[in-house]
Amino acid sequence: MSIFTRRAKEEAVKGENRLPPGQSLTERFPVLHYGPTVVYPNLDNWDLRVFGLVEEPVIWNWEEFSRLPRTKITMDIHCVTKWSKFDTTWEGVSMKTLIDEGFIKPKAEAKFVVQHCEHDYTTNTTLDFLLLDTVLMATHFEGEPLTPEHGYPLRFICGSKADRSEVEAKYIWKGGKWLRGLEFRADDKLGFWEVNGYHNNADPWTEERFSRGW
Ligand SMILES: Nc1nc2c(c(=O)[nH]1)N[C@H]1C(S)=C(S)[C@@H](COP(=O)(O)O)O[C@H]1N2
Ligand SMILES: [Mo]
Repeated sequence: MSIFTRRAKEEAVKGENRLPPGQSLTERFPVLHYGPTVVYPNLDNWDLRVFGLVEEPVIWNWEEFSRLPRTKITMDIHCVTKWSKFDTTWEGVSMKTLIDEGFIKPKAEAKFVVQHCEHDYTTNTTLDFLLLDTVLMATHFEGEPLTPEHGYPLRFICGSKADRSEVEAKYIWKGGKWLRGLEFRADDKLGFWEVNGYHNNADPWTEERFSRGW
């Protein structure tokens, strides 16, 4: 049990320049998404489809996906609904590793990626963003498989570093839960929340929460 209160912890991370403007520290892990929670009774029919501007489209089933090289990261995460969570640990598969090791071969024209999730949820970023070491396709949170509400079996998650050396940070709606597809594109294509008024760039440090008159 911690000797610090939530408020004291918040002051501490603020002092370290780790609390983005307008955010407050939470010790819980709120659940946010549009539509129902996706529950997989088993992963027999699960797959992840990599398509669009790639040299060879691939479809991995769960067993194949589980054999890909794995990465563990610790970072702070920020939600547009104004909570931040610090020193969270995630384990999964890094896009940079998959590309460096030739598991995914984007074509030269591929500059953007759309994450396709269950129930047609999508979110979009540049490919460069997904290559950062503060972005992961996560299967585990704090050493345990993701819970259904947080995206089991696979979600993207993104955050910032304790020493603030990240290249670029985004609010976590840019991390699709129940991820099923990666579409490589030459042009950007707005995802679900981006079409519905959320800011396309989503940088928590400059409070890019909403666009268009929100
Ligand atoms: N598939 C899917 N992923 C999603 C969403 C969604 O509606 N569907 N919502 C996003 C939003 S708006 C947020 S804030 C985060 C919340 O992640 P959490 O529920 O793990 O806190 O998930 C993101 N990923
Ligand atoms: Mo959100």
